[in-house]
Amino acid sequence: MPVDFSGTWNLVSNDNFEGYMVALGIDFATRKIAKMLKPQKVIKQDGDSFYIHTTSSFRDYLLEFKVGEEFEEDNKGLDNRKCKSLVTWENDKLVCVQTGEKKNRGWTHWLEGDDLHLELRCENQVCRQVFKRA
Ligand code: ECB
Repeated sequence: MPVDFSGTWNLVSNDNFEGYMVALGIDFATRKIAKMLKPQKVIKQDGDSFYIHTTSSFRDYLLEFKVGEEFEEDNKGLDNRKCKSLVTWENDKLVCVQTGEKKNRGWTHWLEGDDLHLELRCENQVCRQVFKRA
């Protein structure tokens, strides 16, 4: 059985989100609000087609993509920089490379036990988030 990320997931830990946001150039006031948030992710997966809706009391972000098909991402409400994104499978991990102005930008999702993990990368910063099923 291939891995299935579908479900509703609540953030339980968020290591170095501050460093990641600094690397993205997010201003101090926005960072202060953003690091208090406990976002929820709703993931709908149909084979290689993904809908990932990250919601919070402050801002929401919707991403839809198909594994292996590059797309334009606008990062609206995040850092608002456009990039070209490509998501691929690396074994059971979902790996996104976000090519644009920021070096080494991307993320990786994987499942570990009952937890959903997300590593967010930008320049020399790595943020590690863990989510549990709602
Ligand atoms: C949408 C909830 C977080 C809102 C934070 C608001 C302002 C901070 C600005 C920029 C910080 C950059 C990223 C925020 C972290 C998480 C949002 C989604 C990260 C992401 O790329 O998730 C992927 C993989 O699940 C799907 O887009």
